[in-house]
Amino acid sequence: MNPVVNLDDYIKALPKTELHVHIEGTLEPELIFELAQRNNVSLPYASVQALREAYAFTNLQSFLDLYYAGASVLITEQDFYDMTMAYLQRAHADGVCHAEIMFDPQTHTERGIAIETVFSGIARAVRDMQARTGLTSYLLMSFLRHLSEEAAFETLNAALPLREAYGDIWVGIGLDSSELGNPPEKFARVFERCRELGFRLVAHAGEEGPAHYVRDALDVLHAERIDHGVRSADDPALVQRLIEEQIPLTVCPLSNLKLCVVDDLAKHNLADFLRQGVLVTINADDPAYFGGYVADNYLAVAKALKLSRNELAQLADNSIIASFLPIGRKAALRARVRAIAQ
Ligand code: ES4
Ligand code: ZN
Repeated sequence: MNPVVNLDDYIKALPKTELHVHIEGTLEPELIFELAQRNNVSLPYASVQALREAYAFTNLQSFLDLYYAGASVLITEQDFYDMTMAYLQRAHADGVCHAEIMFDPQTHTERGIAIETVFSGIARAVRDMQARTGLTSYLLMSFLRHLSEEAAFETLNAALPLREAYGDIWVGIGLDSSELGNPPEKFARVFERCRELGFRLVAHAGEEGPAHYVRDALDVLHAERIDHGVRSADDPALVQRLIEEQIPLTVCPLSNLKLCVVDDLAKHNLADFLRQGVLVTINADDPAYFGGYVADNYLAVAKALKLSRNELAQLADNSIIASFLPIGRKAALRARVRAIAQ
């Protein structure tokens, strides 16, 4: 691609996957207000602006409290559809060719929403978007780690009858929410069951929690990909293992900044990881809350860490390698990255 093209256009032109995005974290304040009105839900904020101003976080938990409150406006199948479609359109504009989307059924079933409603609305948007644009998505049903393993089993059992209808896109299982005090071992049995069932496995680890949570996500849960994983840097032997085994990390730079996991993007260890050969990828996490979608995340780290265009292409390539796409589609997308990077 012509080198005079600006950096933002270059980033958007790179074919990318997005592997770490929580669909409930894509709910923009405007849509929260619209859905609240549509569903007669009252919000403790006077305006969209007042809600946005509340997005000043000190750690993961301070964010999660607002994230779960925001999700309380989601009631109908159409609400889940509208949220998902808004995200997919935005991802498409950023040059995302494939998304692997986490969703948290427990956030909704605990409020009395049927799990079918959640699956149906999200999946219908995924299918419509694929038919319209070719942007594909997979779904990663995620367990909330602040709840019990028994609750995770109940969620799995409630979802399994839906596998027939949604198994083509529901390919995997994730683990999210409050990390500290909720180690991977807590979910060893339910992850084992999911593995037997043939699901692909991912888990958040090493966001706020220690490096040994990353080890345990790999060894106890058999996670194939680590969400965040930035605290792996505290354990050089673990970093060597990530490199040798090419275990992907789905890093979310603006999330790390907003949740005070790093105090300055210029100090983010993503560039060190990349240059050492760790299979790092860039993702948005909860873009409505953290101030940017995936291309914004690429652009912010490109500037803060002075990444070269080749390094940005490497990150896009990593995102394809680290996805759960079949090898033929990976090869086609990687060829498009190479064509743009030259
Ligand atoms: C999350 Cl940033 C983050 N960490 C853990 N769990 C989450 N759920 C939604 N966003
Ligand atoms: Zn996350």
